[in-house]
Amino acid sequence: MKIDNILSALEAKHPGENEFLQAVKEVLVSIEDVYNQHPEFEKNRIIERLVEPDRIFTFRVAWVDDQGDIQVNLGYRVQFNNAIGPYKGGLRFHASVNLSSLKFLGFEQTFKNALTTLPMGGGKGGSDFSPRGKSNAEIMRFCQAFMLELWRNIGPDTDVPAGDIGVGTREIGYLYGMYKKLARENTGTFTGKGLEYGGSLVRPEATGFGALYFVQEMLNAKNIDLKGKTVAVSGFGNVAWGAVTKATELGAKVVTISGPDGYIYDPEGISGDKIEYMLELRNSGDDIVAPYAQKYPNSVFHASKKPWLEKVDIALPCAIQNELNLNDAETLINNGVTCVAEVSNMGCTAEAVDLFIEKKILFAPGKAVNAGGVATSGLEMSQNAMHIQWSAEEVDKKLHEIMKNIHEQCLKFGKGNEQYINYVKGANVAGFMKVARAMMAQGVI
Ligand code: 2IT
Repeated sequence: MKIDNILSALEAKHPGENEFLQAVKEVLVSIEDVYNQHPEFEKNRIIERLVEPDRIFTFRVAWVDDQGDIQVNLGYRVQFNNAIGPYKGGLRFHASVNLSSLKFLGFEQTFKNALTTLPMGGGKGGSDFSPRGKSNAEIMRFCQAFMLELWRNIGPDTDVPAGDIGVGTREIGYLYGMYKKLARENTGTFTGKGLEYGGSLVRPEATGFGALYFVQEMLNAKNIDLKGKTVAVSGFGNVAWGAVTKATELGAKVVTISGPDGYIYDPEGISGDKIEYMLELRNSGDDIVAPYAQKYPNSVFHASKKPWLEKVDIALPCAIQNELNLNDAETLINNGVTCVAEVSNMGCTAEAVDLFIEKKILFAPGKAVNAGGVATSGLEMSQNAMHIQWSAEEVDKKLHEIMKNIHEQCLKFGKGNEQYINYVKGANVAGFMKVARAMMAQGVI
């Protein structure tokens, strides 16, 4: 495999898709050795086939806002790869959404889903619609208009969307409601549903809980105790909320959260009713964290800054791709950080990741750390197919086992001759091998 040739061909075909190219490059660099040990992969053009999505749907979403004006957004669904199961992955509603970001997310999702041990392929979708400041009625009308177009292309055994940034239980409710009306069936098709209509217990918490189970495994492998450690979290949405909840429960002290407006430093730790308050902040629809400092005066709001300036033991980016750059990585390392785990997808820039690995910082990539979210979606699919509901304990136990298994897979492929565990390599090789073998078995399609 000639990585540079593959990347330049891809760039020529898809100019300007920087996030997608970044995600592909990271995987190619990780798998190069293994790939070259398998000439059958090269012969079957596995990589050339893997870097092009199976198909992409792009559509116009026209809807009427509360003023009676017509709004036009773009909608997408990238069905990336279904070698190991139906396309599975979230929908993101955010102003930054474009084809590059959804292709990178769908590509990552393919390997992440392979790591979960469950039979799910990779997909991703969404819209450049920004929920910020929109009324409930506007959100509903947008979701309905989005679904009028997408419903034909999804189904319980073909493509199962879920939430992501800007798409939570409320949006899934509106999307699924319209889907059911059009498709005239009640077979799941979405995950992240409300508990009353087929949702799974623990799904809302799953990404953050799973991430902390994974971090615990990383620390255990180095005989480090999570108890008493200080943690910087970015973001304040569903994923950050789950991470803060579990980190606190396990005895760590979370001292930051952040929003597009800046970050909060709370030296007393974000615990108890402060965690509940995060939900209130999110539900306000304003997309800001500044009010936290008014409510809890011992905390400080730093406008337009990121939490990586604080001296902490553990950093957990939980917001969006490339939110932690080289400067941030240098600051964290200079301040003595022990562990950095991406909870957001591709939360760190390529340069930041390279530095963490060069400096032998305990670092793990999003596709391993945050896989608990989609894994629990897989468990929701199983419950829907069996027409039953598992208890919270049962789901949490399965989630915990899955995260331990993902950690094992990372160790298997990420442990070189030295003591340092390269989780980026481990996750990419483990995920890739499963997808590649499934593709080989199913011929040229
Ligand atoms: O990035 C992700 O893994 C998600 N947004 C969750 C996807 C899912 O299908 O639960």
